[in-house]
Formats: sequence, structure tokens, C-alpha cells
Amino acid sequence: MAGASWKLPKARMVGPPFFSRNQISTALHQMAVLLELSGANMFRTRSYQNGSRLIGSLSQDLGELVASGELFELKGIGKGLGSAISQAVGEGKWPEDWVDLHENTPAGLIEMLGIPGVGPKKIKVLHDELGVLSVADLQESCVKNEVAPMKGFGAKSQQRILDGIDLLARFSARRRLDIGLRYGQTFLSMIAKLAGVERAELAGSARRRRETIGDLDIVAAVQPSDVEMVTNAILSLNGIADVKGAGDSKVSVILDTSIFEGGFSLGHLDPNVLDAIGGESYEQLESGGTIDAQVRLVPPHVFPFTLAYFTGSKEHNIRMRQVAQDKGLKLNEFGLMPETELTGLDAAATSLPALDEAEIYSHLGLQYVVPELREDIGEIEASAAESLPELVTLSEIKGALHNHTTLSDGDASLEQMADAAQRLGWKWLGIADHSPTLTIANGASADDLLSQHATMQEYNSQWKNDGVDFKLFSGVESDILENGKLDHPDDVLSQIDYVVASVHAMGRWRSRDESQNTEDLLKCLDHPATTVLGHPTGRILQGRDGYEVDLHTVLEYMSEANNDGTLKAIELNASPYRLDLDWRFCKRAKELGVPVVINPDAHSVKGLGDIDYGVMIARKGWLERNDILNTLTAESLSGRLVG
Ligand code: DGT
Ligand code: CA
Ligand code: CA
Ligand code: ZN
Repeated sequence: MAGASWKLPKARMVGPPFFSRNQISTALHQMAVLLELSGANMFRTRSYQNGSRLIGSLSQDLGELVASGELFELKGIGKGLGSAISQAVGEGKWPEDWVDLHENTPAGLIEMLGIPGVGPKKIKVLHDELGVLSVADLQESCVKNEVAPMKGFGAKSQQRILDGIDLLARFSARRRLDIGLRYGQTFLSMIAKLAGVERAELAGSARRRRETIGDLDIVAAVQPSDVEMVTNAILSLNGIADVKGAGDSKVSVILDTSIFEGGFSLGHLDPNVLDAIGGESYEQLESGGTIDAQVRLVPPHVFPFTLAYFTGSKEHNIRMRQVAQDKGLKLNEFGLMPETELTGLDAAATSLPALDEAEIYSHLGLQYVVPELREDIGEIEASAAESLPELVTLSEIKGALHNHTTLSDGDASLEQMADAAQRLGWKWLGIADHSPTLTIANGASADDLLSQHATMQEYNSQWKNDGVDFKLFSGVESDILENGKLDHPDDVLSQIDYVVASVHAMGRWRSRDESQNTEDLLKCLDHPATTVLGHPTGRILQGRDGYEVDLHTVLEYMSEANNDGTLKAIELNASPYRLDLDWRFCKRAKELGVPVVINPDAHSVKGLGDIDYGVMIARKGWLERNDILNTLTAESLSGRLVG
């Protein structure tokens, strides 16, 4: 995570150049920060900072600039910095004083840099005056109210530091799926393009589409004679903040946001979500974030086995090994072979052949299991019985019901949202803006809601006349109030197409117990206008836990209503910050016959694209086309929404 990689980058094995532009820029930036921490004078600090920026944005080749001596002619590179950079790039050696400064700075001070809003200047003061040497020390000082009285801090600043420490702790272990995939797919495509790499795939939890990712795992097929070349090429890629290890079959690195050529930003967020996840500090934390990645290099004939092994899950692998054992075979990352004395790649020479993962499953008498399902929650049994689900695909999605416009807190108009949905190839779009109680999200009045409904009807007749196969559905995202009540009078609700009922008063709901919350949800579901239960637990991944609720009971209750012919659907909120309904409950909803609707909860045109994450999680939750409302035609959906 932020601040994890504060060693000086390791030199390439061959050179010059021994360091890339990116590595030199990073090292200069680190020096600037360490100098500031040590109390060096401002001019010295600034020259390193400027040098970092300058080298980072060079258009010329740094190796050539060093070789020709032209480096010294660059404005802003003085004699001292110029010699230091030349020595590093030309000889692979960092200047001694750089190494000393890195070694002599207490690790705890660097760890503190990861706290949003806390920079080197503040850390130096805290260290000098309070003797603070680690994040834990700082937290203790704040709790004891020692920080607030200090000059330049104050009570607000002390609280911000405490919040920042909390945020740092939450982000230090895992990253959300969207962030993990962004790093993973970028790094994978760089590796796949390298000479000597015959195939490469993302493995691990990212390939299985878990909602959060610990580290990235990549498997690459490389001929043994090319391994050294490929290893060196990987280590020279942009975006590597540090190398943890590089052996003859595995490269472990730490990636940072410099891997993203177009820079790193988060886009327009639902203000509720942003608030729960740390506000402005959050973007700063993600931008300064890192993720670990391990790349395994294996001979091409071994690739499918290694890919399957490192895709996991561990639980799925264990079951697979048992199936193999029952057939007198041994399954591992190198192959599927008869029991043998040999180990590792030597044993692999006796393996049954497999060109892809499907052949491994087939050798074991199993139907191919897609990565999303490999969690040992019934997929092995279903595979053996050839009854695996035919999972929904993105191309089957025809629309979604929960989206916002400028009528409440979205940043696109109704027209822009409809246009964007058509460009996605959708056949219909549901708009459900916030209801009046949610003032922070600019909840719309009944009059405004009904007038937007009328506008949608006009568009619908126009499209019908013009033969355009597209329809708008008008809903509302109604807050669930005291006793499960909805936020508009019945005569208003009965005029629109549907209601997405969701909880937003998180403080109140989180302070109550499970039975109270569950009871209120059931009451709300009793209302004839309630069609969809929105983000059913209110969790924000890495932001806050949801309120306590017995989802089994809720789903069973919804199941009864559906059996009686009343449509009560549960939302799978597709925002990568939510992914709520959890995939583990998707499978339960399916078993109970409760329809799921995947909703991007889009607050912008771009937000509609979050449907991708929703489909990933729906697949992970075993859902098929018929389990999901999004795959209905506009006509069938109209039929389901009536009555
Ligand atoms: P993560 O990184 O925590 O999000 O989760 P994974 O699933 O990516 O786990 P990771 O990175 O520790 O290992 C990648 C895969 O390698 C894992 O899903 C299954 C396989 N694997 C790792 N260690 C073991 C093990 O001890 N036994 C078995 N059977 N498989 C393992
Ligand atoms: Ca992993
Ligand atoms: Ca791993
Ligand atoms: Zn909502």
C-alpha cells in the first residue's frame, strides 16, 4: 500500500541504462520527501522534487542523455543531481548519501506518509515534539489529545488524522475488484506483448472476480531459454515501484499508479459512497496506492496446469486434487500425472497433455468450470453431474432499473442517460431518482417526479412512432422510512412504473439490531408499490459495513410473494463500491426463485458502465439469463411491472 516501497529501486541485471526514467523519477521524489522529513533546507528538497518531475516527463531517452552528457544541459538539473543520476543510470549504483538517508529514516515515519492529509512537514513536527515514531504512536497521541494543542494542528486536524489512520488501515490489505482489475489488466497486457511470452493470463482472485483482491497473480507461457530475457523485460516495465524478488520462474513486484499512462482518476462518484469511503482523502489514497503482483513463468506445455492452480480458489483446488486422487492421479501446478517419484517440472514430463484448462477438467471426467465459479460452493458436484449453470453474459443485458439523473444527484440529464443506454445497445432504461427525504442527494418532489414521468411517456410515444426499439421506465428510489414506509403518498407511487426501495439513513439502521431492520424491510416489501429492494445491506466495500439484516428471511419472504404472482425483485447493485447483493446470496435468491435485477445505480453516463461489474458478480453468484430482469424485453418487463 501507500508508502510500502521506500527502498531505492534495484538496478537491472544488464545495462546501461541500469534504471528507467520512471525509476529515477521515483527515487528523486523519495529523496525529496526523505530530505523534508530530515529537516533539510527547502531549496535542496525542492531541487529533488523538480528533478523528479523533469525526469518523469522527459520525451528523450534518459540512457542517451546520460551517455552523451546532455543531461547536464537540462534546465533544473544541477551538477550534483546530474552526477548522481549519471552514476545510477550509467553504473547501476545509487549515491552513498541517498542510500544512507534511506537507511537512516525510521520505517515508522515513512509508514505515516500513507495517512491521507499527513505530509513530511507535519510528520517531522510530530516526531520532534511528541517523539512519534509510528502510525500506532500517532494514533495514541491523537487519542490522548496531544496533537490538537500543537501549533498548526487543532482539534479538527487531529480528528482528520484519526480518520486518515482508520482509512489507511482499511486499505492496507485488499483492493476493490475494479481497482485490482485496472492494475491487473494493464500489467497483463504489457506482459503479453513482450517478446518471448507465448500466452499470458490473469489468475488468482482477480480472475475469479472476487469483490476484493489481495494481490495479482499472472501466469505466462515462456520457453525455458527465454525466461531470463522475459524476466529482465518485465523488470523494466513502467509502473513497477519495487521488486520484491526475481527468481528463474517467478517475478514479484509492487505496482503503483504510474502504470496507468493516462493517469489515475476515479470519475464522478455517488456522494453517499464518496462520503462513506473517506471523501477527498480517498482519491489521494488510491492515487498513492500500490498493489503486489506475482508473475509466474512456465514452459508452454505446463501453462494450463499452472494457470488452473494459481486461479484457485484454494478450496476448489483441494477438491480437484481429490477427484484426481480418486482416479489414481496427482494434480498440481505442473501437471496431472500418474503417481511418481519425480517432482516439479521433471514429474510434469509424465503428465497427461492439456492445451487448455478445459482438457484438465475433461481428463477428470468433469464439465469445464469457469473461473468465477471456482469457490467450492457446489460447482464440483454440478460439474460432475453436468448441471453447471449457463451463466448470464453482458450481451444479454437489455436494460437496468436503478439510475439517476440531474433531477436528483446524477450529473447527466434524462436525455443524455437515454442516449447512453441506447449506445450500450440497451432496449430500455429505468430511471429511479431519489425521493424527497434524501435531501443530501437532492431528492425530487412528487411534482418533479410526475413531470419527469410525463416527459418519459412523450419520448416513449415518439420512439414508438419512429419505430425506435427503446423505452424508458419511470421509477423512484424511495427511501425506506420509519416502520418500512415509503417516501411518497400511494397516489403518487401508483402513477409511476415501479419503486426501488432502499435504506439511506445508515446511522439509524446500523444502530439497530438485526430483527428490527429485517422487520422493517419486510413491512416495506408488503407495500404493493415496492418492486425492487435496493442495495440490500447498504455496505460500502472498504468504506463501511452494512446494517445488520437477516437476508435469508428477507429472501424467503420475497420468494413467497413471487410464488403468489407479485413481482418482488432484489437488486444486485453493480457499483464496484457496493456489489450488494453479495454473490453468495445471489445463489440463494436463484434457488428461492427471487428475480435479481443488476443495477449500475449510475450517477453519470459513465456510471452505466458499472453494469460490467454487476454481470461479473451475477455470474459468480450462478445466475442465468432467466434469473435476471435485465434480460427481459421492454414488452415483457412492462407485463411484469403491471399489477
Ligand atoms: P487474494 O490474493 O487473497 O485475493 O486471493 P487469491 O485466491 O488470489 O490467493 P493467492 O494470491 O494467495 O494465491 C493464488 C492462488 O494460488 C489461490 O487462489 C490458490 C493457489 N494457492 C495458493 N496457495 C495455495 C495452497 O497452499 N494450496 C492450494 N491448493 N492452492 C494454493
Ligand atoms: Ca492473489
Ligand atoms: Ca498471490
Ligand atoms: Zn441508493
